[in-house]
Amino acid sequence: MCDKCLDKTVEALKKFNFKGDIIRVTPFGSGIINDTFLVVCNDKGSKNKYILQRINNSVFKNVNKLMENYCNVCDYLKDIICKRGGDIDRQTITVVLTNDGKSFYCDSKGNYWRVIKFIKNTVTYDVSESTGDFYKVGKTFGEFQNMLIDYNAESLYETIPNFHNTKERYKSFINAIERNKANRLDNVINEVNFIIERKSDTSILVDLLQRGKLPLRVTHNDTKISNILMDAKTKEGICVIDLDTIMPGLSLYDFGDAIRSGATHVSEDEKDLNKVFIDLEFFEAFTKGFLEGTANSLTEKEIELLPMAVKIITLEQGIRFLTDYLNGDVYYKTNYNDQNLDRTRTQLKLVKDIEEKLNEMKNIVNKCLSNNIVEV
Ligand code: GN1
Ligand code: MG
Repeated sequence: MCDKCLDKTVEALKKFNFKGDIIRVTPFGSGIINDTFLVVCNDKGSKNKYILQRINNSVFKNVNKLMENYCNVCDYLKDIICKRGGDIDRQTITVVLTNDGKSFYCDSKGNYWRVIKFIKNTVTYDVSESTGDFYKVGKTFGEFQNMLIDYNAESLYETIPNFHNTKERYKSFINAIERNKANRLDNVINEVNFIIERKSDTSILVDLLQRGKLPLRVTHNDTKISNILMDAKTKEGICVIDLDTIMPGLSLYDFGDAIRSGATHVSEDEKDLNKVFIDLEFFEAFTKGFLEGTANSLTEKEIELLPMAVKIITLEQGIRFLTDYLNGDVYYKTNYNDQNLDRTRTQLKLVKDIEEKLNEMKNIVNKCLSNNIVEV
């Protein structure tokens, strides 16, 4: 058995309604919050696959409420997809219940587990491979937002309060500097100053929301490219996954986070900063897809702020990684000592690059818009 594989006799595995006998449980995906495993079962010669997740309970404090959101949103999506003649088993997540009908299991050590069905013939990417694929990612995230446009935002529990409240993230960062808990402040003076110089950016979107200038929507809040399952053959976007942070939020953060993570060609902890930049062709492809997917539902103000939102969420992500570094790596999983610092540096390099490209990005948005209008 590999180091990180799970023993088949683990308590939680006995509690879910798997079809067949469990053959193996191997680590899966690239998430840095929950622990994710692929469970393969043998059912009279045919294989059934599942995704098992240990939900990070120090990040998600109320798993009961989180799973309530999760299941309600899945049911809602299934309903819409069904009405549109889509495939409910492929285009949205199916939760596998425990033997006593619950959506999660809390084991004797206080670990929380859930199981969903694995969707066959799909793949995920950590970085996008072509503009064509990234266009499809944009379209899928845009359509996802549109499917939830009438979902009652008030009914959603806030799984992580102030999740994309960049102003609050900045305050926690200042706090972390003051406490200097892990004694790492001396290593990161340049990074700290870079962020402090951009303090005013952290309030732009939050203030507009507060003043009613931007609409509060039901948003995904973690639109990394790896959170879309693509058809293995056609590379069509099939299903949006990782629904833990579905909450009322700003569409702009979803747009921005997808560009932050997908319009680059390297991973978040790349050490060679020369390789870290926003590829404007990828930006254009995603923007085109997102505008099509959201089908004229974005307001003028939202559209105007699309490029700026890319900068703000990237700055926020840099702030979050650096805060965790200063706190001693207590939030994100790390595999080596300075990983959160490497992650911080890629984000700040991206911020710099975006600042230089903001005008070009605005022109691209306008170009996509005028192309869209012609198509309508
Ligand atoms: C976390 O674990 P994962 O990859 O789904 C984080 C996101 C960050 C991302 C950065 C709940 O997501 O907000 O953007 O890492 N999720 C949470 O890689 O904090
Ligand atoms: Mg996530």
